[in-house]
Amino acid sequence: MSTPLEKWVDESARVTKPDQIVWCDGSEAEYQRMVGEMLRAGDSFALNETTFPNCHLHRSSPNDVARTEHLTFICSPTKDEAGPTNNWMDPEGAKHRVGELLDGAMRGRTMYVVPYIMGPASSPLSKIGVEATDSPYVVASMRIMSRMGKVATERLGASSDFVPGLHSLGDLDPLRRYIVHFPQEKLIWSVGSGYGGNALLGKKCFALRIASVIAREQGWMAEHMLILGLESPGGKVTYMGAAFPSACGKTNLAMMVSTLENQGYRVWTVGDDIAWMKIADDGYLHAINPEAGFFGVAPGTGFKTNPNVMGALTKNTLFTNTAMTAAREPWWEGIGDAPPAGLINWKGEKWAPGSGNAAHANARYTVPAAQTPSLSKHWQDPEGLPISALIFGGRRAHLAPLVYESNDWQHGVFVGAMMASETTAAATGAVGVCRRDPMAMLPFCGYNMADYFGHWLEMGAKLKKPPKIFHVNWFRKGADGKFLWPGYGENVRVLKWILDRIEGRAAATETPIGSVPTPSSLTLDGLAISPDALKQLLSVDSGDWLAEDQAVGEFFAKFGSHIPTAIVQEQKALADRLSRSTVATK
Ligand code: OXD
Ligand code: MN
Repeated sequence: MSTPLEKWVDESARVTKPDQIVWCDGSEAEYQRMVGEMLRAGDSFALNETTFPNCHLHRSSPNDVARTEHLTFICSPTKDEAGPTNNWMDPEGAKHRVGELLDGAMRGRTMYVVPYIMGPASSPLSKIGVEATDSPYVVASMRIMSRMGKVATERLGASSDFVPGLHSLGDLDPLRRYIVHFPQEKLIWSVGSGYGGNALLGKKCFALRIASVIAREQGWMAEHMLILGLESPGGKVTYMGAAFPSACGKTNLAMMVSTLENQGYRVWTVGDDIAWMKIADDGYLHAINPEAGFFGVAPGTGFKTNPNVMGALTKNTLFTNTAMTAAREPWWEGIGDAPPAGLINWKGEKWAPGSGNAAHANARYTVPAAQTPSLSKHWQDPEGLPISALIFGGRRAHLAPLVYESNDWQHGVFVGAMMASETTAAATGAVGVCRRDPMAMLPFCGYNMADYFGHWLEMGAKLKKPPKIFHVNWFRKGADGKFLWPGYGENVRVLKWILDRIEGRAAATETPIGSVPTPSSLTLDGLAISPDALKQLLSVDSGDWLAEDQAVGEFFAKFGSHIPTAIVQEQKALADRLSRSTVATK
């Protein structure tokens, strides 16, 4: 008798018709075999064995360099269930259309069956997925990003409790590229892309889109959040989750080298991209990081901005679409030194000054979490870590202050629901356009986003010790177009204010949008920031916020009757508070 997994693999092989099927065990020898395949294919290169041992550079197809949100679909029975912010295909139509592309897609290729666990191997919060793929790069990446192979096969046994994901590179033509999710069946199909979030199905497809659906059914939360621990003098560690859109600095924040370390404040990394959270017996929301590695954006990462990750990237790391120096070392813009002579760009061409960026703007590193010096010793605690603060944020050149605190859980959910951010290179499309991105989940929520707001409200009602909810903005600019806040390691000053608020120590000014620090409540010693810059950073312009709130109202209206009344009330209450304060300050 075959197991549910064997049956699914048989069915998938009948459709895709691979020459052979290889079941992955997750061993180092297998990783090396995958690397061997990648090197033979000619799209990957071994890096300097002395300075970057066991590191490799992979060059993706130039038309396959980022997540493709316009080709990503939620295939729920009705469009209404997917909601107005998701692309929708009816499940039968999707099976037909994508099934045609998968038909025979693995002819002449090997199908690798990759069982994996999202979450610590022994955690009750963890879940199992299985990806069948024809890409050795995907297999190698999955080994870094998840607990993959034997450990997962053993945990699964003969159970049917796994999320299957079928992936084929197809012909890599964007016209024949689809990433489709079947939330009812908890099934993922992806064809035509070998890149990151489109192809490593454990990450965005399972741990966010499908998991958000499962989490709603089962009463927990799957969020696009980093998890960090802030150690304070005396050694107590307070855990926080933070949701920022892709490429807005989650990895850098989670791995920050605190500039207040000499005062006893230190940041410990638990996760940099995804948090699964459930209500524990102590009444707190407990979070695990479902991933085992970091798939971070390379450009802009350097010894100044993220020394912890730079220290981690010198061994066992898979680089994608970075440039390569003559010494076969990876290089990208923002790494800290000028482009060296003999640089080869991400497409494999000789780079010359004036010929554009050498690394792709969305070039990545894939590195085992265990190599990060700032990793919390509790990062794999099976019961997860108690979360005391949730932080929302995005890139807003104007409008949002450096930090503010919401009034309560319901208001905090509204603050998350009204989030907006300027777009980045993590997804294809225009960069720098301001778009609404509630809870940083716009591309990742597997069902109607308004029902997702409802789920947040329900979770809050059940939480005895709800985390306080904050909003931050590191990206506010002055009239000269320059950032007002230095960011990176200095962001610990904001985390400290958040901690002080949790512990009832820091002062704040109540504003219509929430509580903003008084200038003296922020620890600013040793930081050269002018009083005027600080004033701008903490200012709340009622007129600008009224316009924002109106835009938010229009955004909410798209969801029709799905939008929870409490959220609409919050939006109207904000408008009232703002109008009153506009009148008051006139
Ligand atoms: C990511 C993303 O890769 O959000 O984490 O795009
Ligand atoms: Mn992400």
